[in-house]
Amino acid sequence: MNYAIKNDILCLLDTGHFHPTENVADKISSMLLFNDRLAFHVSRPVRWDSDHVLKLNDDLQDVADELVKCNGLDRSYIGLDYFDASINRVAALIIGARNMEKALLKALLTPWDLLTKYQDILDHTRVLALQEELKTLPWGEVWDEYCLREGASLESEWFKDVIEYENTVLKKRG
Ligand SMILES: [Mn+2]
Repeated sequence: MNYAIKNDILCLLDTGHFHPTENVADKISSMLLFNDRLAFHVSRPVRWDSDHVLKLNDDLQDVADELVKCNGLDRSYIGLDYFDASINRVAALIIGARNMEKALLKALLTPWDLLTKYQDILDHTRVLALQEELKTLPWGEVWDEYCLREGASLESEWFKDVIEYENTVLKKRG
């Protein structure tokens, strides 16, 4: 990271290649202070292996939250790439890309200004209460509406299209 900054090279954080106990999101706020832009290869680590399809888990949400609350979205490049050959390739792309977008949507729906206000007056009780309240808000409704407006399939719909594509196109390449 220091070499990249010193030589004006775009630093890329590959979330699949850190120590299993490291939180990659923790690095974002400080790196945005010293880098004009940041690049990410967002994938899911499994032990010491990388590049598994993203799940909508805490690790992914932490990255999205940091990018949004630090106003870093316009200065960041997010790349997705999955090498897990044990599952359908089209489904892998869909699941991973949609989970990245879901995490960003959840981050964009979070009232960071309110959380910041409570934090700044040291009202940690309200911060905790609001953080927990946010978990049960119906963000899935917003996601469904977003999919409808973008002409994308709803969660319950896309899988059958993938299976049909597998049967009518992919298997013929056999
Ligand atoms: Mn990688």
